[in-house]
Amino acid sequence: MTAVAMPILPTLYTFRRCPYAIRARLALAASQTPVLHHEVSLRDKPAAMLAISPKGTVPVLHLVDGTVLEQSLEIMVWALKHNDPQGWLEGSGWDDEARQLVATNDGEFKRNLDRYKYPERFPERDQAGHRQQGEVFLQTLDNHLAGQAWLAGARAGLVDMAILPFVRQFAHVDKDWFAEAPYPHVRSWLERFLESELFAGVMEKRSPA
Ligand SMILES: N[C@@H](CCC(=O)N[C@@H](CS)C(=O)NCC(=O)O)C(=O)O
Repeated sequence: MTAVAMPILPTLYTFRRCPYAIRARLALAASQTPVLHHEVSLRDKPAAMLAISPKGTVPVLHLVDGTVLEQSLEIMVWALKHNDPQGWLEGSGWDDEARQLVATNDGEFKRNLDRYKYPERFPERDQAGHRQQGEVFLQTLDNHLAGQAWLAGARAGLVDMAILPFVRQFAHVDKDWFAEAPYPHVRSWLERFLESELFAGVMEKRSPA
């Protein structure tokens, strides 16, 4: 009889700098869900990943029972439903308003972020013009954060962790501009996140599997 090796942990196909993968790793870490990390090259995606998720984006979480979660938000909610010691799903952490904010992040803001990051691919506007479009969302976030430390309130919630990796990318396109930009609450919210152990933990370098 041939023994078939059964996976003992879920496998996370991930890419270190991808904001969608970062948000998934944040929730997996906060929920203390052990997974095998498979760092992929987006130029050479592993056949095992494409076999279970032909759309070819990361993150993908392959559960031990064969279930495949192939959307970052799905992975976050799945992990936190099992264990949510910091209460990320509670109250304003993942209510209707939070979902709406994340939808705007993943839609309009992500589109503007891509244009701001790669202006040569979107010549209909110059880079500052693309940035201005993205600033609409920064202003919305700044208004939310004016009276509270996190979008979810006094404590962080899923809504914060789903959006922060994208704002980090936006801030990094031109750090000097961001340092002076009129979004002080967004700036301190992002700094608090970047200095957290949680963020440092999920950004640890892993060699490609
Ligand atoms: N809706 C997906 C989007 C994931 C996504 O677009 N990931 C990017 C990397 S940041 C990707 O894998 N792109 C495929 C590629 O670059 O080939 C999710 O939320 O997980």
